Amino acid sequence: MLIKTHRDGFIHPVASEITPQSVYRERRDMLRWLAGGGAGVALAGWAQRDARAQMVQRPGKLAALPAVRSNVDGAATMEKSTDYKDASTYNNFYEFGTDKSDPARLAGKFQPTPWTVEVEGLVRKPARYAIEDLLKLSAQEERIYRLRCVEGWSMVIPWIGYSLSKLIERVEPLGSAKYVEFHTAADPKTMPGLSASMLEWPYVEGLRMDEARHPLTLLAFGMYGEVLPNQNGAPLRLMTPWKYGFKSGKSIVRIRFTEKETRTSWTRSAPTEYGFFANVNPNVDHPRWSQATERRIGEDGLFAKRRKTLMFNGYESQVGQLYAGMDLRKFY
Ligand SMILES: Nc1nc2c(c(=O)[nH]1)N[C@H]1C(S)=C(S)[C@@H](COP(=O)(O)O)O[C@H]1N2
Ligand SMILES: [Mo]
Repeated sequence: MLIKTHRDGFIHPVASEITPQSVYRERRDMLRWLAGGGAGVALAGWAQRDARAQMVQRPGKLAALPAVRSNVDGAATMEKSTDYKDASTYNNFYEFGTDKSDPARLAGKFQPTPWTVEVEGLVRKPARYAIEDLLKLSAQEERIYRLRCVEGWSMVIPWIGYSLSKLIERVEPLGSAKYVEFHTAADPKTMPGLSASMLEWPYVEGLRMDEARHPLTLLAFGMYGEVLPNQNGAPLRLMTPWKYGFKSGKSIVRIRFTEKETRTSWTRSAPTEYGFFANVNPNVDHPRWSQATERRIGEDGLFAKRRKTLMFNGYESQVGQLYAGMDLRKFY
């Protein structure tokens, strides 16, 4: 299949391998979820939590990517994962077109292998990594994160990868490195959307160093037990769950450490609409619409109602302190 190092079968730790700490955390997540009104299975007890976590089914379309369950704080949620079909057919990946269905339809020619990632700029050990080596750099973990798009919809996706901080430690950033840039692929032969000039290509995003080093910041190689489909950013993409989806660049080819704040594709094309930080914030409206609520993809039935968007997309207890003292209306 795509990458030869992948074995078949999706490994979850058995109950006896779960540490007391992660048991505590899951229990706490469960309590939060109950407090939030998730009543139905309440009486089934928290052992049910385990069963639910394992209900994520491998779609069986791409190579399996084995992973252990993450014990990073915030890496689990009681919310039901979005169906793979929705997560892989309702996408934003403008290099393949602006319609949500374009990436799944038009990303078939894109080649996620062979692939190399340049890590450069203000680091002691710049390096060029083959994707196979990056995959092995740290243990692959499963993390179920909410994704909130700035357009007002959200999903819950079981990602696979490891903290970007693992890679950052390897390359030893210099003291002068304050930001990290992510440059993504721009291949006119396989990406039909590049002919539209709505954004400057390649798509560039960036994080402040402390954000990039935060344990929740995930370098993602897979989802739903398998390597990423092209339309979701194969062979690797970023995932910062407390920020609007556009911060999480897909199909990354270059990671650069800089002193200056990144001039990102979105801040260049629409500086009054998209800020550098782009933290999910129900209290700060987009200039053209409210950010107070969201529609969960897959919940389109008669009784589906919009959900309230949470501060930092629900990750406030993990990341809030990164922004202590900052005016979040000014730094949106
Ligand atoms: N290279 C690239 N990365 C990108 C985008 C894009 O157009 N190009 N869209 C972003 C936006 S707006 C969102 S909401 C997420 C969507 O990720 P998903 O399709 O895997 O759900 O990817 C982000 N990463
Ligand atoms: Mo988005």
